[in-house]
Amino acid sequence: MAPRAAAAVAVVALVCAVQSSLSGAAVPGLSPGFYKTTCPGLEQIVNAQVTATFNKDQGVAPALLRVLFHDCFTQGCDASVLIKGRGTEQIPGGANGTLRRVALDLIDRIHREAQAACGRVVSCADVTVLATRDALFKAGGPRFNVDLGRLDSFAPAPDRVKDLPSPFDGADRHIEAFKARKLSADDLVSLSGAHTFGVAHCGVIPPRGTHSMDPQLAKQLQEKCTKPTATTTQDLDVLTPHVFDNKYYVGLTQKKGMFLSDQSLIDHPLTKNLALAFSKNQTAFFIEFGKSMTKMTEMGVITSKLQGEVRADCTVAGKPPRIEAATAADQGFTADM
Ligand code: HEM
Ligand SMILES: *[C@@H]1O[C@H](CO)[C@@H](O)[C@H](O)[C@H]1NC(C)=O
Ligand SMILES: CC(=O)N[C@H]1CO[C@H](CO)[C@@H](O)[C@@H]1O
Repeated sequence: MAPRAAAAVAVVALVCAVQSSLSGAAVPGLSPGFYKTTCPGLEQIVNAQVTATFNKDQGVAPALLRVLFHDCFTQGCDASVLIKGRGTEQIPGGANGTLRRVALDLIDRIHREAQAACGRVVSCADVTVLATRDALFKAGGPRFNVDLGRLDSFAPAPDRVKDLPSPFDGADRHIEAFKARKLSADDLVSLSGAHTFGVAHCGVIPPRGTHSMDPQLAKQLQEKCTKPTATTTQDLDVLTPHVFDNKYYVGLTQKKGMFLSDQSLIDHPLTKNLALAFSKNQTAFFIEFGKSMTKMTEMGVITSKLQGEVRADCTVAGKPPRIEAATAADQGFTADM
């Protein structure tokens, strides 16, 4: 192996080791003031754009939060979900089919404005996190800590990591899926609180009887979703549909969880105590949700230029540097990040 290639491998190995050892602590390469000198106006640009969009459509808040979740949960928060075209994560009829344009377009708009102001220095991955943080706060939620410096991926997530959690599975399965990403059962409980606002489409509303749903709500859903069209939607939190609060958990105590994945949190021995505590204490929920969000947004982030870039267009991925790409393929790291 050429010395240069060996050096590249060493760097890659180091980056991988660092990435896999994150457990709540800040990630090396990320910092709150990452753009302080390169793009000092960034946070203001984000906030102004988010505010303008939110004032027209408050649904942008849940829409952004879901985009961020899909991005982070597949192969890490690297804007891979934003790439358009064949073989991408945005599969019509797949989970992305229902990612809302209002959020994807807002991310694009913020990124373009930041690029016009500062040059090609701000990543789409960071824009996604910042926009979500601000929108969540506008919707009544907590402001979670954000470190910056993520790079954007060179490619969409490969097929095998696309498996997002299914609404038809219970807490058992999801505890495992989260554990595989170094997220605990507690993180599952707090992050699921994201379903305290936003909507689901009739196509994913479980057939009656999947779980022992409140009979009146079940009846309403049955009527609403008899002829599910692509556009018929249902609020995820029937108590306070548009506000980010702890009413999602109150709903669970009344068997009003929309999915089995939601309702089972109040029954499973590893999740029920926390879900119940959150139903009684919004402050506790906000604190834990904020911590879990910080953790989720630091999952599998790319900070090495060998593995990522700052995209010029959030919807189009570039190509990895040539020498490093060959080395990477030899070592198989692209297959297992
Ligand atoms: C634990 C397993 C989870 C499952 C099974 C799940 C499943 C789903 C499904 C099926 C929808 C409806 C999509 C549609 O039909 O439009 C949805 C919506 C949503 N999910 Fe989840 N989700 C999970 C966890 C999360 C997490 C961790 C977050 C964020 C931290 C999140 C945020 C959202 C939001 C905000 C919406 C509403 C989106 C909108 O209004 O556009 N979900 N989820
Ligand atoms: C709610 O949770 C917060 C944060 O954990 C705690 O300080 C507070 O005492 C709790 N309030 C009640 C009424 O239990
Ligand atoms: C809402 C959304 O972004 N849908 C996209 C899903 O992916 C297909 C294929 O890339 C796009 O055509 C859709 O616009």
